Amino acid sequence: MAFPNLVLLFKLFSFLLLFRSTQSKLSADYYNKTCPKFQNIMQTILAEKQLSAPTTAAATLRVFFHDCFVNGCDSSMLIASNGFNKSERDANVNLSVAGDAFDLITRVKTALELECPGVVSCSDILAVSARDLVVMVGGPFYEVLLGRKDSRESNPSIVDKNLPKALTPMNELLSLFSSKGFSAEEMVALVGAHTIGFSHCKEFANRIFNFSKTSEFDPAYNPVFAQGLRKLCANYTKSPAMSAFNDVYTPGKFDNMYYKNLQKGLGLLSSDQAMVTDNRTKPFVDRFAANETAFFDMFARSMEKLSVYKVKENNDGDVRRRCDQFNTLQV
Ligand code: HEM
Ligand SMILES: *[C@@H]1O[C@H](CO)[C@@H](O)[C@H](O)[C@H]1NC(C)=O
Ligand SMILES: *[C@@H]1O[C@H](CO)[C@@H](O)[C@H](O)[C@H]1NC(C)=O
Ligand SMILES: *[C@@H]1O[C@H](CO)[C@@H](O)[C@H](O)[C@H]1NC(C)=O
Ligand SMILES: *[C@@H]1O[C@H](CO)[C@@H](O)[C@H](O)[C@H]1NC(C)=O
Ligand SMILES: *[C@@H]1O[C@H](CO)[C@@H](O)[C@H](O)[C@H]1NC(C)=O
Ligand SMILES: *[C@@H]1O[C@H](CO)[C@@H](O)[C@H](O)[C@H]1NC(C)=O
Ligand SMILES: CC(=O)N[C@H]1CO[C@H](CO)[C@@H](O)[C@@H]1O
Repeated sequence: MAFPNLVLLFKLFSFLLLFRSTQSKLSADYYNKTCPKFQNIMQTILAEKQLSAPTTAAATLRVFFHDCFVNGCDSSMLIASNGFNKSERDANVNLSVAGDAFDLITRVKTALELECPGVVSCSDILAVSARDLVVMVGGPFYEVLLGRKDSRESNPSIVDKNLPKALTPMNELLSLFSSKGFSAEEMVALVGAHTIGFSHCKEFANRIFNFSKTSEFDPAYNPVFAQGLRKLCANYTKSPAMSAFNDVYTPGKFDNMYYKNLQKGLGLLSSDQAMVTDNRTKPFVDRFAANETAFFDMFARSMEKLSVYKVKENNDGDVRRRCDQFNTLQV
């Protein structure tokens, strides 16, 4: 008597598993029925925001990268600290330039909640924003699948070890990216994001002041560039907001100038410079510098991969009502 029941139970169980796995696939048309105006609304708000604040594209791309690298693309980086504990956002290596990104996400979310309440996740908003903004400033289009859910936790203690820093040595950069499934070539392509945006003086101050006993600045720099940076950053300890463009020639345009700069000693950060010094990454720098199509192709493929890194689906997460708060207060 127990036997047929077991079979039935087993069948039911495998049906549920099957159901779950077919449900759980991200898809390009995830919101077509539930929020058909999703892409239109996003496009309008993104264009408005990028026009009025041109720093938005870089800020958003960086926040997206950080969100994905810290336990998957799940908007854990968008949570603000609450009265009880700190969030990833406030433990982030540097928040100072992210304001435009958080403002953008809030605006998009507000508009989408009016149109189709409780439907579109913050994680999808962030992923599509990063892609559309890259395109808006001249970069390649790539597919962003939809259906991510938003995390129910935001753990500040795991931020530091998951994010690369300007002074992280190449061995560690390679192993950090590799631990998340990205090859050296994909890492070099993703860092090409530094073709837009800027960095604060303190991120490269070690390379321009008191560099060594024999040189005030890092001799890997083009000397004229180094002198310019020394002037720009002369007061950076008193004015910590002082910043330099990551790509000195075409700072607002998404192109392959970043790699051409590296070849000329115009890479801003130590980690940038290392890409063209280290023979494990240099061949890719040289190829991307010579061929923008090769860069765009590899950047697009690597962003598609980054965009689905450890995403949460179905019941593993929520659609947050506000992107900076959990739906239920965490105590
Ligand atoms: C080798 C790995 C990387 C290191 C060490 C690194 C480090 C940094 C640092 C130190 C800054 C300056 C932050 C500031 O001063 O506020 C920065 C800016 C930036 N990073 Fe990276 N980064 C890396 C990879 C990436 C990747 C993979 C992306 C995106 C796909 C990215 C996107 C950006 C953008 C867009 C900015 C400019 C932000 C803005 O202008 O608001 N970075 N990065
Ligand atoms: C879903 O919507 C997008 C954008 O509006 C459209 O390009 C696509 O063809 C639609 N897909 C389906 C299956 O209807
Ligand atoms: C606060 O602590 C809880 C319990 O450890 C955790 O789940 C949550 O993600 C933490 N972060 C925030 C911002 O509440
Ligand atoms: C360089 O080092 C000297 C001696 O250690 C110090 O007096 C000076 O202020 C430093 N210069 C800068 C720009 O940090
Ligand atoms: C740095 O500060 C000095 C004195 O306060 C001022 O004369 C100079 O113009 C400042 N330089 C920059 C680049 O802001
Ligand atoms: C890279 O450089 C190291 C030391 O500088 C050398 O041992 C190694 O053979 C080089 N690898 C390649 C692929 O050129
Ligand atoms: C540039 O890269 C693209 C994509 O990898 C490739 O199809 C093309 O042949 C390359 N062009 C040159 C001149 O090497
Ligand atoms: C974690 C960290 O280093 N945060 C710094 C980011 O930059 C601001 C302003 O430059 C500093 O005040 C933070 O300490």
